[in-house]
Amino acid sequence: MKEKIITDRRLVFKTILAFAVFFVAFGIGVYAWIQLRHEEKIGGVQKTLRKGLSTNEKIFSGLFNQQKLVKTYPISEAVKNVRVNGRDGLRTPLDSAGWRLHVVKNNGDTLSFTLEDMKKLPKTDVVFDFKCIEGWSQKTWWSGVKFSDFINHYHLSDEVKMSYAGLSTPDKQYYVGIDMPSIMHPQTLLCYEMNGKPLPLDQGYPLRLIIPVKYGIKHLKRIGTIYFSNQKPPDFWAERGYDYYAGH
Ligand SMILES: Nc1nc2c(c(=O)[nH]1)N[C@H]1C(S)=C(S)[C@@H](COP(=O)(O)O)O[C@H]1N2
Ligand SMILES: [Mo]
Repeated sequence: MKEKIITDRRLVFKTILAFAVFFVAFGIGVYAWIQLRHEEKIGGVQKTLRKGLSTNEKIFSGLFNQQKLVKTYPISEAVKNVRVNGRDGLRTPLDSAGWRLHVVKNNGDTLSFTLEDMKKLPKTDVVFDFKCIEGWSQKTWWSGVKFSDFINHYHLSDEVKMSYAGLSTPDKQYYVGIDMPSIMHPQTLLCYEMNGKPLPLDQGYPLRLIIPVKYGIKHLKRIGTIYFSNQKPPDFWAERGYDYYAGH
């Protein structure tokens, strides 16, 4: 009998304690949420969350090994119907004849290249698993000029001593910033062919970036201009709250 009373009391105590713990935890959650909502945003995302992304970036860029290749596949495994995703910077009608790749040098000079200029350089293929941050991926086949071959051929060694490359579409509606080790990675291409044929318009004709070490958001279609900087170039999706580094 006596024992049962103690058990009941303990039960009541434990119940109250459980509720108390629940309400305190709930309160902390609500408080954190309110704080976060009022926090100023950096690049489309609350300061605290951006700090988390920046920490990830430091860890992953520190671990990045430029010699380590992304897994590749035989051409036979590449899909025939390649998904089209993202048309920012492609809505302005393309002036095919007038199109040039513009490369801004550190001294302010701008070099211009035609598609034919690009095709004169050695051609490289890559078949890899293209990953979009939205959660889909597909094995796709791309060909073009290795970014590092292009840099070496045109003696842009001073430019690639900078920390970042910035790329944008001719109409400047889509733009990305990429850390130099990733854009100089041996699998990064200035790409002009998909599945052995010229790039379709909505896949970035005449020239797009293919950068297997990054998520899809960085594979800018229809490159207009490339420049170099020690500051992070503006980046379309980073401004909308996504990870700037976007490596995987
Ligand atoms: N100019 C431009 N390039 C872009 C985008 C875009 O909206 N505009 N979207 C990006 C995103 S989010 C992805 S997943 C890939 C998709 O490439 P695809 O259309 O060839 O599949 O392109 C990237 N490059
Ligand atoms: Mo994407």
